[in-house]
Amino acid sequence: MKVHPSDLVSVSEGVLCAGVGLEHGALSGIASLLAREGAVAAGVVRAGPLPEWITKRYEAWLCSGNAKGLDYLGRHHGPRFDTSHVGLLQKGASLVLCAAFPYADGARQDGLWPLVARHARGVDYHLTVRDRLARVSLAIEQLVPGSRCRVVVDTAPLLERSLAVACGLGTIGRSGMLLVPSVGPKVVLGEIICAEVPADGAAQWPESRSEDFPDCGDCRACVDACPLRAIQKDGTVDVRRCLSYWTIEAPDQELPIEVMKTSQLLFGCDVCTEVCPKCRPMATALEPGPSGGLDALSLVQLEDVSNEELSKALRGTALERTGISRVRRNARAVAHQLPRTRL
Ligand code: B12
Ligand code: SF4
Ligand code: SF4
Repeated sequence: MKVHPSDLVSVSEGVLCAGVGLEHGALSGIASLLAREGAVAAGVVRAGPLPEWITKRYEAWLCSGNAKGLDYLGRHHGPRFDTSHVGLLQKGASLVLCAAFPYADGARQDGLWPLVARHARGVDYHLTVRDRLARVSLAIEQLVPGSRCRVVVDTAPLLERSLAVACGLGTIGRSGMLLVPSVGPKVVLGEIICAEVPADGAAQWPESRSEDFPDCGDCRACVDACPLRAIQKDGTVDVRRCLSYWTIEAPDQELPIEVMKTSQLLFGCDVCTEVCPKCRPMATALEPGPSGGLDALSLVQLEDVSNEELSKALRGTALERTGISRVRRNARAVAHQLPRTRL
């Protein structure tokens, strides 16, 4: 589904909020609050089963072994494939609001931060986005008496990119990333699952994929730049070749040699987003904020610092979940490639 100029809603703060349903339905007025909280795009879709073409696409990806090591992606298909699913999410959900928050471009150049993927620098974005959406969800509960909301950022069994497209936030690019018009791929997503909120004005799920990568044109920059060729023809990613997987999620074992030779970061990989010509720096990007003790460390010091100190340095950052032994492992891979003078 494409976003049309008429869906673009300029709000008082001058931030663009592309999406569906935030102007006309029960949630009109919420768009400007979201923009104040730093969202660049937001919209709503009716809760309920996802169309079969999306769930089939997901299952085909999973069954082909693309998600090796990410066992959690094979669990909890109930809420993933039907957002009104009773139980794990919000009981009796009627509506899902999805919002995109841009992250800062060159933020945090101190200490080890330049070796961390941009979306993960400073305070853990899960916490930042959660706080922002929690304030919005409180406003929704006040606006719609009897409603209940639950905020979700990344960690729940939801297909967040699909929800974002259905909500009119943008399109899926060849890299698999959500591309927000005038912003590009450098956004993180968060949702508010709402119960007892009328779904008038909300988007319906599109009946088909209709077009592949509608905003990419002939560009293939991400596919060509991906160090281990993880991006597949259909725009999905083979995690077995993805540096982001190896540095964030892979178990503690040593990294494969080809990863050792290519991984530039302690956490994540920015290559497919950095090369994307759709990227635009955003004034309202999430502020990384002061956090953790990575500011004062170098790669060499990382070798000597105690587990306790490192664990303290990671606290409150997105690297905390990856943990000290994997961060040390990733540091060995990065050091493997850097000249001694840059360590
Ligand atoms: C598992 C995971 C990973 C894995 C696998 C990535 C992948 N591409 O599947 C790994 C660890 C490799 C990874 C890496 C990254 N991730 Co990640 N990841 C996730 C997670 C938890 C699940 C994704 C998933 O289900 N993948 C399976 C595939 C098949 O599903 P999918 O990518 O959602 O694709 C669906 C849509 O494309 C849809 N679709 C395709 N065309 C169309 C058309 C229409 C009209 C519609 C409606 C739908 C649709 O079909 C697919 C499903 O059937 C999500 C959070 C979430 N709960 O969704 C974050 C998430 C996708 N990751 C995110 C980020 C930021 C990243 C990294 C940039 C981090 C980094 N710098 O290292 C990289 C980018 C790599 C890449 N090119 O995708 C963001 C993406 C934001 C964005 N702009 O898209 C998310 C949404 C987290 C968040 N809350 O912000 N990630
Ligand atoms: S995150 Fe890096 S390794 Fe993964 S698909 Fe993008 S460019 Fe390739
Ligand atoms: S780099 Fe090019 S092909 Fe890849 S997502 Fe961006 S515009 Fe599309």
